[in-house]
Amino acid sequence: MGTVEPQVATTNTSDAQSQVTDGFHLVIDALRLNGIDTIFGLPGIPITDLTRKAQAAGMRVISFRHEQNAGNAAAIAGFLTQKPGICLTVSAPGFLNGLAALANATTNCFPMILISGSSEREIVDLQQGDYEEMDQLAIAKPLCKAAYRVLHAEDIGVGMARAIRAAVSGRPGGVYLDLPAKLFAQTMDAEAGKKSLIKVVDPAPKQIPAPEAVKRAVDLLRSSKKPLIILGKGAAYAQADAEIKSLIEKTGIPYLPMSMAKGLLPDTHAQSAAAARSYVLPEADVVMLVGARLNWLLSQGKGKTWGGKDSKAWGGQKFIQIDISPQEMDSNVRIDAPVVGDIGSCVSAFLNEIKSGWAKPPSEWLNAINERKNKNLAKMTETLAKNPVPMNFHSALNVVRDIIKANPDAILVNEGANALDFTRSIVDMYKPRKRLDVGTWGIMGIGMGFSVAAAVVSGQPVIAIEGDSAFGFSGMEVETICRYNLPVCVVVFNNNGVYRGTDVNPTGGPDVAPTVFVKGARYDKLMEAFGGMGVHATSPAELRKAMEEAIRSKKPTLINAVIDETAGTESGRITSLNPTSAKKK
Ligand code: FYN
Ligand code: ADP
Repeated sequence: MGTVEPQVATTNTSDAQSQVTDGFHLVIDALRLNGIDTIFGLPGIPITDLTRKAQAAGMRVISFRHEQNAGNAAAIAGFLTQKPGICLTVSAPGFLNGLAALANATTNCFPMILISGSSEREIVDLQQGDYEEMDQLAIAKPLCKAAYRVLHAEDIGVGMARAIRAAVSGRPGGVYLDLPAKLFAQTMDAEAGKKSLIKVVDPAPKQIPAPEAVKRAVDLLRSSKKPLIILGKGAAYAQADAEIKSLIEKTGIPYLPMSMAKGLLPDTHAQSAAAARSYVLPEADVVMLVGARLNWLLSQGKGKTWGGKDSKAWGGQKFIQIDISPQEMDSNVRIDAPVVGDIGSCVSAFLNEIKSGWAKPPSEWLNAINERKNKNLAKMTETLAKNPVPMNFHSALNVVRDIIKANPDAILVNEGANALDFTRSIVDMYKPRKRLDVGTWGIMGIGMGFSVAAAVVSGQPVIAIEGDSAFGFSGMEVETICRYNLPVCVVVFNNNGVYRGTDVNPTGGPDVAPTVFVKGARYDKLMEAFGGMGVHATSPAELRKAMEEAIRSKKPTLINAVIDETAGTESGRITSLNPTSAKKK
């Protein structure tokens, strides 16, 4: 984090040429002093001038059309950079819009600070009916990792320091910082103001694991006949890429990447067991989790997915878990070897421990995995070679797969149901932190916020593969993409509805079914409305040409990819979570 000389607001006061600063400038100075150079937000009362002054001070201020998208942008900027992403909103409704993203960031362990202006404390607390009256601090508290309010200009430095530390230290998460309108105009002596700011030293301190914990884990791993490593998005966040690669390759243990850990090692890596997922989970005897939680995405570590007799039964695996949060251990099943620490330090300690010698896993285990994997890969190749008219998910994603292969630095943003699940298994990733998706909550609406931030913080091309329903949640941000001329290529997989476009209204009435959209909609026109490139693609060849051109030109592009409306299944791969009524009427 670089040092920046704080800006000083010069006001000609009547008594002398005294130099004063104010709340606006102190907030900006505190951010810049801590190496934070970008704000994602939406101007309005009382933070309009803050956005202007931040821009004037040299910060990048990216204005959105809805705070939730700005919040999602901040959250993913945090994930990509390990610095808290900043989302700035107005009071009450703007704050609430941003809050959904803050809660999602916390759930996903992304470091983010939601800074919201708020109305006058005296009126809010007596509930006397202020403009946008709301006790924002109280509302934010249960939905984030920490929440603070600053009432006096001289406390801005401390408030910001606390927010930064809370966001990035330990398990990262979302932090709320409440700045009442009156604070911004408060003045104080510039020199005293400068001194009140804090440049946070070592905001995310290393957490070294206990040597005996590492030894216990390595001993368990050594005893295994069928070991498996699961890499989660915590491992991607940790930016310990070289150490993780080294651990996987030196131990020779097969690994499964969780969705956002894809590319940590190339998905084409010989040890990837992704294509044999349903074989390795129940068969493994020792499973080592690296920055992955045993939540719903891993069937809570038990049940049939893990070879258990019924949906709640333990499958018999022993677990090693590397995580920065000690409370994560035993959250679902027994963790036999917990290793608490930051992933970089933990993995380095493992590497040190195995230096004395390591026997690769038995070849029966590796061969059995390879057999399943090759069968699945061959099946996939066969499916991808088909060229149905209209396109289905596979034939369209075959194109995306080639484009990512040719452009491994491009960032892939992905949301939807079928559009998400098919993309995850079909499109290989080659580099770390290149796949950004719906995460722990499986939330829709992250698409354009993530795309804007990914383009802004990385400068790399972004490809957003969007279900037509998912796109609707943040679609208006194509204007933002055009306004900042970002190299984002949005591909809307348009099958006329949520899951599919084939449902009918059983009453025969004039309304369409709840899951159905306007048939044959032209999402490409939305991009054209703001000066971007719109393309209507009905075949893989058209899709390929348009994506190649988008990458080449770096122009904001939206491709309306027409997908067979009968393609796709209800809820994609998680149909079992969607209760359906057995009753006919
Ligand atoms: C994976 N697979 C492959 C490959 N990669 N086959 C061939 N080639 C490649 N490269 C196989 C894999 O072995 C599985 O087959 C199957 O493809 C699916 O793999 P996936 O996606 O890894 O596994 P699965 O079972 O879907 O994973 C469970 C899950 C996942 C819960 C982790 O579904 C998930 O992340 N879901 C998120 C859903 C979500 O959030 N939706 C948004 C809400 S939508 P088998 O081994 O044969 O099983 C609202 O409706
Ligand atoms: P996935 O959805 O990919 O399985 P999760 O979000 O469930 O991943 O899990 C991420 C885990 O990584 C969390 O338990 C979090 O505490 C942990 N984590 C995040 N950053 C670090 C880090 N730097 N070191 C260790 N653990 C981390």
